Amino acid sequence: MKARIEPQIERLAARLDDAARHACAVPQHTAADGLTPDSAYAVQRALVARRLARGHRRIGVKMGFTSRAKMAQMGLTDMIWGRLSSDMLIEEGGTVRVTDYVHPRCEPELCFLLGKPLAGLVTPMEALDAVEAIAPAIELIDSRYENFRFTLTDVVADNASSSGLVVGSWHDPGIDFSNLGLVLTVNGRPAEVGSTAALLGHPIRALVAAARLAAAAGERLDAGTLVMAGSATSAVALAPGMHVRCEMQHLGCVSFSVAKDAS
Ligand code: OOG
Ligand code: MG
Repeated sequence: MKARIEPQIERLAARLDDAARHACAVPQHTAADGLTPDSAYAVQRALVARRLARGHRRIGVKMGFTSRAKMAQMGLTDMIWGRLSSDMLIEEGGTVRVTDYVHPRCEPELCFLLGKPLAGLVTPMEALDAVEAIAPAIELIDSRYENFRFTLTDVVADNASSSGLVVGSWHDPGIDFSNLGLVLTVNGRPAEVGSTAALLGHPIRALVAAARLAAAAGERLDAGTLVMAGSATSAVALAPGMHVRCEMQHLGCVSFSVAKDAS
């Protein structure tokens, strides 16, 4: 049985990995692909293993659909997680090119840096105790599926649409970050406005969920891991020439630009 399933997992992982590398969309999976939630995570793991085999490092995990705004935008209601690798890091203030992606979007997020490992079922207090620092961040997402449309298993297999992250400066997690106002501006104009409270009522719950979901996949979150808590607002499509900035109450700003020249 296993011998029959694994080549299929590898085939789907290679297809999504190639789609990301060549910035070329692929159709959604069909019933014939037979993806279950477990096999979708197996595809994701195989997809990320290909990146690691190319010499990139595992740097953390991301949560998806931790806010109503994101669930409503994408029409899905289950929380998901994905794996982050070093090639996804975008320098703060750096520049990206739309042509490196299929149809990239960006969204404001809170990023955790763990100072201690977290494994399995933990309380919010235990999760908070493991946090070394928090930072304002922007996630770049890019579905490898045509028209940015997918089912839950599709998006899990596609590593939760993760493409990049820009992380701002680190702050003491001792401040109350349960309800920090945030604004995502594009060329100086507010595009999305929200609060960290949109993340499951308190963003620490996204970290609790990340530890639980990682443990379900047999993994623990080690010290040094980055955890992106999920977007508090809808995502915004990138276009050439954009300057995107996220300002978070008490935590300052993080920004990046999109090259003017689309080529
Ligand atoms: C899926 C990823 C969701 C978030 O922050 O909720 C996500 C997508 O929207 O393509 O990153
Ligand atoms: Mg996100």
